[in-house]
Parts: sequence; C-alpha cells; structure tokens
Amino acid sequence: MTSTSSIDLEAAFLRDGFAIAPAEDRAALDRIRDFVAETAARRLGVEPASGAAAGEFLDRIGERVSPASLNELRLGIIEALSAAEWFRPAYFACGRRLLETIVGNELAMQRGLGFSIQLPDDESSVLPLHSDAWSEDSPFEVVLWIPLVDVYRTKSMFLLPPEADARWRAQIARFGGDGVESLFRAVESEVRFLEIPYGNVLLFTHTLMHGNRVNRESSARWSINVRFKGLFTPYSDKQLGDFFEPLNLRPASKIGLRYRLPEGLGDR
Ligand SMILES: O=C(O)CCC(=O)C(=O)O
Ligand SMILES: [Fe+2]
Repeated sequence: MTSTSSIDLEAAFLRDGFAIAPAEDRAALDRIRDFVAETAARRLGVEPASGAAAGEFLDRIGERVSPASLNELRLGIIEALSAAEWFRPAYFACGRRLLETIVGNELAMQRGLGFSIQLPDDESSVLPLHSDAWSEDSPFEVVLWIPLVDVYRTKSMFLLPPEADARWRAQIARFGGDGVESLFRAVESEVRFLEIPYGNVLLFTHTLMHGNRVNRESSARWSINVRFKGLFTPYSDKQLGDFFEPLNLRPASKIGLRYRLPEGLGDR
C-alpha cells in the first residue's frame, strides 16, 4: 500500500532532487556520531566525549587540529568506521524507509563511505561543483548524506535545483575551457545550501550539480556520504561486488539469480 505521505515524498523528490527527514533510528545515528568523536579524541590524545558533548567536540575540532593534519585524522576515522561491523546496518537504519520509497526495496549499498570534515576557512578541503553522473557513477544512484553536526549555509553542501540544473546542463559546453569555478559563478545565485539540523538525514540525486564552498561559519562540518541504488538498475563504472554490495535481496531474486536452465531442453 502506498501512503499519502510516500506519494508526497516521491513528488517532492522529483521536484527538488532531494529530501531531508529525521533519522529513522536516532540511537543508530548517535552511536555513529559518538564513535566518530571517540575515535577522533583517541587519535588526538584527548578525553573522549559522548552525547551533546560529542557534537560540541566535533563542532570545535578546529581548535585542536590544523588543516595540514586533517586528512590523516579523516583517513583514520574512515578506517575505524569501515572496520566496525555495526556501522553499515546502523547507517542504513537511519534512512531505510526513505530509501525504500525513493529507490526501492532491493538495494545495492556502497561498500565504502565518503567522509568529510571542513574546518572554518580551510580552503584545502573544498569539493567544487560537479555531478557524480559526469564521471564514474550511474544516474540511478542516490546519496544518503548524514551530517554529524548541525549544517547550514557554507558549512553545508549546495545543490542546484532540477529546473536550473537542466537549463545549465544544456549549456555546459560553453564552460568547457574555463573550469568549474566559472560554471559555479554562473549558477551561484540559483544554488541552494541545504540546512540540516543534526538528527536529520539528506537523500539526494547526484545527477544534479552540487558541491561545497569554503566553510565560512565558525564551526567545523562533519558529514558522511554513502551511495545506494536499485540492485537491478544499470551500473556505470562502479560495479556490483566491487563498489556496491546487495542489501535485502528478496527470495524471488535469490531464486532467479541462482537458477540455471537445464541443458538438453532442445527446441520447444
Ligand atoms: O559533502 C559534500 O559537500 C559533497 C558530497 C558529494 O559530492 C557527494 O556525496 O556526492
Ligand atoms: Fe558528489
């Protein structure tokens, strides 16, 4: 049965290219946030914090780490999350129904994760305007993007709404030689920086142009991104088994995938 709210959500996602919703498993989200804060504290040799204090610790990480040592910290956290077997189910639990409504209930989930920390005024960790579908990702993918702190304005990411994206995409060849910064300048007045209080998740289509700018707010951005797609939708360079892993395969699909036609059936 399709509920009215899921129809609204579907229409809103098609109209806006994204949806922001409360984490469906808040305990799972808090566990991820606390684990990240603890891992960061351990690596920096300071006292770990949990709960609201963990959020504050993350916001203020710029007081303890320099842009030069940030990437090492980031990689250490990715390694710790990848090794924690509870992480992937916990992450999925934060947006499961949302994903099922927007994508489907037989899903492929990215095996790795993207992790971003952006210190205030740090120019070195900017991810300029792009669409993942322009490189090696399939347009059937969506990104479940979860902030570990409140994000807003330049502490967040921006997305170009579908109508503007279609209009500018048609003119992209004009910007070929000048690089993405000139394209950003052209679309700047139309991009939308997404405000997402901690406790919420963002799901968006990376077919839309998006990216981030230098964080000009006073606290650090921490966010995770993981891609999902319909298991049987077309793949691009990022393949099943390698980049993606099946989630909740249904019985009929299990039977179909392992079925082999008997030999010697002849023409019938
Ligand atoms: O975190 C960001 O600012 C951008 C993330 C992004 O480009 C992606 O997840 O595809
Ligand atoms: Fe992206």
